[in-house]
Amino acid sequence: MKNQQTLILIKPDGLKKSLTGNVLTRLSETKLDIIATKTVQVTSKLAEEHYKYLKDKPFYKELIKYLMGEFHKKKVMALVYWGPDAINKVRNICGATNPEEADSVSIRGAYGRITTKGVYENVIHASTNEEEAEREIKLWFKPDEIIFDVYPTKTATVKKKERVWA
Ligand code: IDP
Ligand code: MG
Repeated sequence: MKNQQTLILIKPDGLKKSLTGNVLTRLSETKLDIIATKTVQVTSKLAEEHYKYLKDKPFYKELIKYLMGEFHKKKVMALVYWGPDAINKVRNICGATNPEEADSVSIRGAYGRITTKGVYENVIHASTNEEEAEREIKLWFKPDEIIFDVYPTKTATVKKKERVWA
């Protein structure tokens, strides 16, 4: 089976409900390798870019607020998993998008809910195909944050202001 990389996000409801350990334990059933991880405060720019293909949906605005942590905690844990058939293996354990329809033994089925406002609080994001995984991993991670090069890299001079320790 082909080795693939896939982006996982533990969304703010998962962090607020202290589900990180449970989610990672479930994902460890896949026997895939974790090759990157970080905890991120999601800006509106990042959230909008991540979900740009849903821009025209009626739930888009609430979805952006949800990913930014406006309803829970302002943080998301981002991870890259790598190994044979990684994308489908992870998606299968995540379960269906709608947490009420997801298999009850899946992560979303076990821990997700739909709020009275109609927001799908489904705990986890996972890439659906190789193109999406590439776009998303490049959006969330820099090459040096991943333990090996999952895509080709180049060296560029990037001049920008950066916050440093005082
Ligand atoms: P996926 O996360 O299973 O790949 P997508 O269709 O890519 O599903 O949708 C991205 C996210 O948008 C979902 O995980 C969920 O948080 C939210 N979402 C999708 N469809 C709906 C909906 O009908 N109502 C509310 N939120 C939705
Ligand atoms: Mg999707």
